Amino acid sequence: LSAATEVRCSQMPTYACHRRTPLNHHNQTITNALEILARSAFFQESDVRYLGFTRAASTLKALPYKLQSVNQAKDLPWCGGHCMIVIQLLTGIYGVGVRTAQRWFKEGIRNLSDLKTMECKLTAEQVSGLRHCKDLQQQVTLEEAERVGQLVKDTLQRFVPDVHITMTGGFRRGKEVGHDVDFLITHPNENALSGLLEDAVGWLETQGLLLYHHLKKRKPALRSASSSMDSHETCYAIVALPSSSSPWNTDIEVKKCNSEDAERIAHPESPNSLNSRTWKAVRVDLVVTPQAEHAYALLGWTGSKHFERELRRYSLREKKLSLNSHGLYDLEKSCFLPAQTEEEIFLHLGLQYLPPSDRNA
Ligand code: TTP
Ligand code: MN
Ligand code: MN
Ligand code: MN
Repeated sequence: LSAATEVRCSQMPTYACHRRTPLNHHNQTITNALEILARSAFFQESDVRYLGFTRAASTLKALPYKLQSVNQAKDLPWCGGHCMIVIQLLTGIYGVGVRTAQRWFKEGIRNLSDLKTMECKLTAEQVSGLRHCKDLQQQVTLEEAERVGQLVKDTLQRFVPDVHITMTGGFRRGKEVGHDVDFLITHPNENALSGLLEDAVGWLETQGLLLYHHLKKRKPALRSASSSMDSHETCYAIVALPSSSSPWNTDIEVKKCNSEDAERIAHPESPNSLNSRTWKAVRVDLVVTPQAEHAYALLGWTGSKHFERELRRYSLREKKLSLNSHGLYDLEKSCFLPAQTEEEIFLHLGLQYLPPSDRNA
């Protein structure tokens, strides 16, 4: 092929029926890889990813020369193309999943301004997600996570002074950044825990530190042998984390903030808050468990997600034990296996103990 007749990436037709796709082509290695990714997305029932990988592979099959660099592919349809970029942008918003993003794309939504025009159609979760998306798309640092931890501790101890709080999720696995901060809350006396999240939410709200929250009540019926559903009492929140230089940080209990600070926190979108922001929106998950389930919840909420999936698959297939974040059920003996520590759970499962830092699967 001469340079003149070479199909440039930017000229590649979008529809496969508009282009020639031979059986033998120039990009076999990369299309094989993309098709493996597509198949795995298909089995995970991820339609958008399945379609994305399939389309990217198909486009590269039609390319009349061997791709020399990734950069060369960026103008190709479906290869980091428009649809995928918009869907990636939309799913980046808290409360927006792949299906919603797909539907919006079909409805003509292409950017955040488009989305703001239809704010009345959004859920409360999506409205907060959109309002704070700049902050929420930034990674949470370990230092910020620790300050969130201090805020959570100070808040909960107002109501239950000897409450137990553990940071879980990625930070417990040793990550230095995360998309949120996860906490597990417990107490030897279960009664001490009842109403605690409501109290904490109420107090944070009066301080203007809560930008969004969704409380999920505990559903004890779900603690069944087969359910993989997590039914702990949970609070999914977005907090306004005061910056480290803010007077709030040194002693939250003594409110030294002036009325301007309070105004800024209560009305994050107000214009005078733009140049001197004293807080950052951070996603926080608070999970309450009775002591008896604490070890299982700790194992379940430490992750990684893939590690949890593998652990449950292994337990069921190899040991006939059904594991979730409430307990471990022996399907053959028809009984729950109690555990006080993660080490005991690994023992039940016949596995060598892996510390959180080795669970980044
Ligand atoms: P995430 O906070 O989603 O993930 P992460 O902390 O590993 O990573 P990141 O730094 O991006 O925040 O979830 C933490 C663990 O909690 C994960 O193993 C899955 C578990 N989990 C549940 O068990 N139930 C739930 O409803 C959710 C959302 C998470
Ligand atoms: Mn997390
Ligand atoms: Mn989380
Ligand atoms: Mn529970």
